[in-house]
Amino acid sequence: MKVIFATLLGAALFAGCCGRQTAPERMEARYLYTADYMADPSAHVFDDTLYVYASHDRLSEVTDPADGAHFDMVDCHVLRVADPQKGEAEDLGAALSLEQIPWAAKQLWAPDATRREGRWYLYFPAKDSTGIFRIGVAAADRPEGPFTAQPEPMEGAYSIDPAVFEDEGAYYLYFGGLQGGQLQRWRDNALLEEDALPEDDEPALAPRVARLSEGMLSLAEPSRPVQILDAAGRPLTAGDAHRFFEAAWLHKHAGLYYFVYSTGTTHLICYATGDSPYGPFTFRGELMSPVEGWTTHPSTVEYGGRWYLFHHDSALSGRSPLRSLKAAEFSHRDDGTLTPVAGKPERKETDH
Ligand code: FUB
Repeated sequence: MKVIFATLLGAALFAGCCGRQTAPERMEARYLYTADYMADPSAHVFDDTLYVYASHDRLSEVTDPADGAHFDMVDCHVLRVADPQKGEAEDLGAALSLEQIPWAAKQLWAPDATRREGRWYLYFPAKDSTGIFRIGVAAADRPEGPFTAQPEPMEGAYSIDPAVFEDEGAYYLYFGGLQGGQLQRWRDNALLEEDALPEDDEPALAPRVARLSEGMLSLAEPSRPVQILDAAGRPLTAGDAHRFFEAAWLHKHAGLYYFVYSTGTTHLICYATGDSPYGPFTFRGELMSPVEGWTTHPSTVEYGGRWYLFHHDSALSGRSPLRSLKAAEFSHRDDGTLTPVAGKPERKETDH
């Protein structure tokens, strides 16, 4: 009896004094790189090195927030993250500049990148000379570039926030964003004369997904809507605070596909799960509460055995178009839900 008691006591004392070794503390959100303003992080691990592809915010003479015109970026950057736990990241410079994209006129927004057979591909949105957001692709021999853009935007891809996801050798491109991102200008892959938004009680506009061709420079099929359903199997409505707005992202964990996205006007990062990269996805919850600044934009990645949510906020500048990169840790629960990350609980509507 004494032996059993002593063993239990010893185990309890060990867990008490050495608890961090058995159950490591989760890292809260911390800044990654504060020497410059960057946003919209897309995180990827290539050969055990963690890279982030990001929008490069700048002070522009364009200050009008209508249609997001004040997000007037002219290049996007690559960072190498030595240790997200310590917020150690190095800016590797511009991956691509607006002037290097033959078809693009302005607003080089949120990029994403992937690797296939020793080549890296950067997907990015920009407005063409007619003011319509298109998605372009650029290729490089190294993760940090320099990337060379294709002469024309990708046929059949439009709006903003491209995100590429690899699954069992196939690559999928997700895209779309409301309001300034112009998703409401498209129906069934055709450009409309004017915006067409659903009523609040109608199904919300859906992001799009298409498989990429083997060459990675074009879509292999017409894009289709990514359905986000409630627990009863009905599409989330346009008036739902959890409906998709922009910044699609996909990851896979324990055989389940997680579609992560921003709700824009309600400033949340939410997630939905499904059994296929095409969806449908069932809404599961909020991954992050609102941060300071209007926009919020996620990516997720596993690195060093831990899962991270990369995002941005505007707390350091106090201005929405000047954002700073952050990372926070989260984990997957056994029931498929994610542990939530705290944004800025006291966020005010005046945080623009
Ligand atoms: O950075 C410009 C836009 O702001 C992005 O495309 C959106 O996702 C939002 O973060």
